[in-house]
Amino acid sequence: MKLITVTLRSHAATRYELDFFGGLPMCCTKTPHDRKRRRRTARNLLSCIRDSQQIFTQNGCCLNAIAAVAAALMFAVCAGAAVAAQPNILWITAEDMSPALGCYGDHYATTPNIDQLAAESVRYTHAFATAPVCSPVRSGLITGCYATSLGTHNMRSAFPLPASVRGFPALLRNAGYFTSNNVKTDYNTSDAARLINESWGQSSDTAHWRNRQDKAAPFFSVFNLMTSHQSRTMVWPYEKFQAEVQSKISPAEIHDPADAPLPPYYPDTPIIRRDCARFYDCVTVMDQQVGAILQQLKDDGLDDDTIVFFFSDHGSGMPRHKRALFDTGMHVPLLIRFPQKYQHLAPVRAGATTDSLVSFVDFPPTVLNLCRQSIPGHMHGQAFLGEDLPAAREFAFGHRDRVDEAFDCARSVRSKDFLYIRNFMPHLSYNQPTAWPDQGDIRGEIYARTHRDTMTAAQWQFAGPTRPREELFDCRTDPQNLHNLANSADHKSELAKMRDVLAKSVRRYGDRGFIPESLLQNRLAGTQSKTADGGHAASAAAVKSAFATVYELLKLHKSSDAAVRYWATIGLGQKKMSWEIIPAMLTGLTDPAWAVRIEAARILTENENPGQALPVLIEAAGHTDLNNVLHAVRTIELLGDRARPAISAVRRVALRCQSILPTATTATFVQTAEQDLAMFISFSANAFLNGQTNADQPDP
Ligand SMILES: [Ca+2]
Repeated sequence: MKLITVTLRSHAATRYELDFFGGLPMCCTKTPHDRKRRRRTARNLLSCIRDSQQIFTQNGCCLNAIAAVAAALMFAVCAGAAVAAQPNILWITAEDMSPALGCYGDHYATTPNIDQLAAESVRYTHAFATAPVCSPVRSGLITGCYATSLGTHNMRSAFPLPASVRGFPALLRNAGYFTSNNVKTDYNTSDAARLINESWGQSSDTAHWRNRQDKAAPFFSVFNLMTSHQSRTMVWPYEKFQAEVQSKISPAEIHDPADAPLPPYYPDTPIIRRDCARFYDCVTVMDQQVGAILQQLKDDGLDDDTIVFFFSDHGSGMPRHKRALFDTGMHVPLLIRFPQKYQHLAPVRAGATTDSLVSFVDFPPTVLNLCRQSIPGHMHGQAFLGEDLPAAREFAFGHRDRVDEAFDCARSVRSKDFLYIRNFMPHLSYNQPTAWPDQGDIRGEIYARTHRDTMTAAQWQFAGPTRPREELFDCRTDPQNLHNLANSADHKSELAKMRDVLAKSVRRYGDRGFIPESLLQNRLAGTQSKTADGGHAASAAAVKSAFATVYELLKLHKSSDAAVRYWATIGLGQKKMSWEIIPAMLTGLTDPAWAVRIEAARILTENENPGQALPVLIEAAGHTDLNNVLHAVRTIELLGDRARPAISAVRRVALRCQSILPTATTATFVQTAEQDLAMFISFSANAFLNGQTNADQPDP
């Protein structure tokens, strides 16, 4: 006798009907015969019961308890020992490191522990970050979404997330996993505390799988190793690096600067050689830490139950690597070790390589899939391991936006063979001055040698004052991305394809990076949804701006959308100044949006029309919204001597920021949004004032 039917609706709108008899589920209309699919069905049922909104009886009544019991029983009936087979997942994440490892063919590197891990792992040759800096990357790694879609693309910023976007480890916790994070979070959102609380059973510098109370529980544990971070490899005073890092390796392990493999984009000087060697010393110490964690896993007898990931969070923290969309900033090492019982999930045998293209945005869905959990529909990534995989990824996308006080907007598309970069602010250098990394001696060496006549083409590509609007590199023959093929007659079709892929990805993922932050914060204060909104017109204007005629840009300049006017202004600024453009710029000085006013003022000042423009920048520097202040003061800094009348205003800004900032502020310490902005404004204000003679005197 059938008592009742419960219908479960999965995320994919699949309906499962369970017939009950005497309180027991007797059949499931969707139960397949195939073992793999039975397990998947059972997983989906469990996923359904996590959301009580999705459980209905025939007559519409909610039957959470019965459904939960029923689904659990169905799970047992259908999937047998599936729960017991869930793997542990261990992520070991290095900071700021390109594949500078012996196992990736770097003969200068000393990395015996990671090389041994590689011999036991699948080695990925085409793994890419979603951004070349820490915070936006972590925003994507914890959510499975592109930071550009969430509004977490600038480093740092603190906009809220859509409520539907959760930290993916929370889904593992729901499935019985113990989760631990040691220790970096840096999720770049005002919802960081929520992400941490829902994701991690422990998140601290003592978090460890060893701390789980139920030793039989599966775990997902992250260890983030700071030793190869830019602070250690480049920014700290050399003596501090020697005391805190280099002292941990033997004299024989210290890298000889004379043998350092200098890339062609660095001048060959003793200090640059010394700092390249210093980077490799940091990597060797990090390698020791990886070895220690793997030894703990072995000592605990967990090797056979744990899938181990090793990767870095983006390219090396050296000039032209971190913060750049070249492969030097985006290509990362990735090793994944599968124990014997999970060898069937490995794409190739242990010790072999795969050229599968994978992106960080794929990591959350991949872990969920390995742990047999449903993948939320809002995630942008796709699983590349586990059962029932989609077609392989064809392109990996990257973004570069504001980092600290350095504004930028660039996007990249990487296929297996080609890298396409679109620089939406080509008037800015790859080597923008930035206060925090500029403490590194190597950056001072490059600045001191930045001369068109003495630098090689490779050095000038990075250090020169501007960038091409588009870049296309054949990474097979040009792995360092030195030869731009955007104007090559032989690559027109490849260029057209990549342009098209980029334009579609910007629209598909609702890229919010084209909306100035002062405007974005107001738009995000409105309704939130899982997909971006309001950015399509701005991104379309930005995509068009570099190739549009003056007439088309003047038309866009009259748009009712402030973000469109912003990109029309930037586009007009890249044209030869004319009697048609100057009136539009003057109109821009009174635009309702300060982002438009500031860009118009910049362009007029650069074109020797500072009279009405500089007062606008000075007024913006005193604005209540610190986003506008940062934009204005950074613009003043880059204008340098041309903005000298702004000295007093900038001095006032510096004092205002001092009142906001706590003492002993460093750029690696996570603060409030207001404090972060004040710190970055201080960087720019001080750089400008330090560059002006007699800046402490009254205005000229
Ligand atoms: Ca990093």
